[in-house]
Amino acid sequence: MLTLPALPYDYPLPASLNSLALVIIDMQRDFLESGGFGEALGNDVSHLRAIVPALQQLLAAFRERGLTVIHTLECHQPDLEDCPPSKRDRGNPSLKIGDTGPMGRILVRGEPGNDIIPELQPHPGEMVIHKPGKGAFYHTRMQEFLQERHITHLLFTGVTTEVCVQTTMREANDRGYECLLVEDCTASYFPEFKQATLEMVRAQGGIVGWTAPSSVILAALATPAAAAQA
Ligand code: C5J
Repeated sequence: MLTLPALPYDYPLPASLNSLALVIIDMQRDFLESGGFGEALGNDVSHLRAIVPALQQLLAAFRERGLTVIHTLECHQPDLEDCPPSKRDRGNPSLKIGDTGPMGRILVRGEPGNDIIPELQPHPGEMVIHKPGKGAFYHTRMQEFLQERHITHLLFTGVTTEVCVQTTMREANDRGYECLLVEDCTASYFPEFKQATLEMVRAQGGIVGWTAPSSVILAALATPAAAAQA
């Protein structure tokens, strides 16, 4: 069995790498660029871009081997029917969800600002999950997709670590998936929250899952054993 050096202990990869998926959460202009949802909530969006090169490298490795990639986008329907007031009004933002900003309507599906950043655009055939909530299982086909593909192991990346990434990872763990958070491929507006999330995930014997840097995943995928498993 192939394993990854991880915390709190080695992460066992599945017997077939076809049961492994890379999950890229919400790498959208709305969170990473000026004028989007993240900035409207008062955040300094500059913290998030640092993970892009590492994430591009990991994504390229998955694509080269034909492994499953899942992209998620946080978004709402244009009529905001799926956006409760408890979400729209939260934080007293300068621009609310659905308001028109410099990149179109904030957090609305199909608007320029809601798109995934150019560097990480999905390829044809990759799964794209549009989600109205923080977790990728809520009001989506995520569970059905994973079951149809016999996916059992999930590597989590994206933003923000303690909000949409952590929510999805915790729920995936409850649903029985073996979850690993990729340390240098996830970011928060608050670096201390990212650090705390990494520690929470792997505390208590890995109560939610494992953490590891992308370098160990790239190294494992480059081995002949991984080629034989794919
Ligand atoms: C937030 C997210 N932070 N993708 N969404 O509202 O983490």
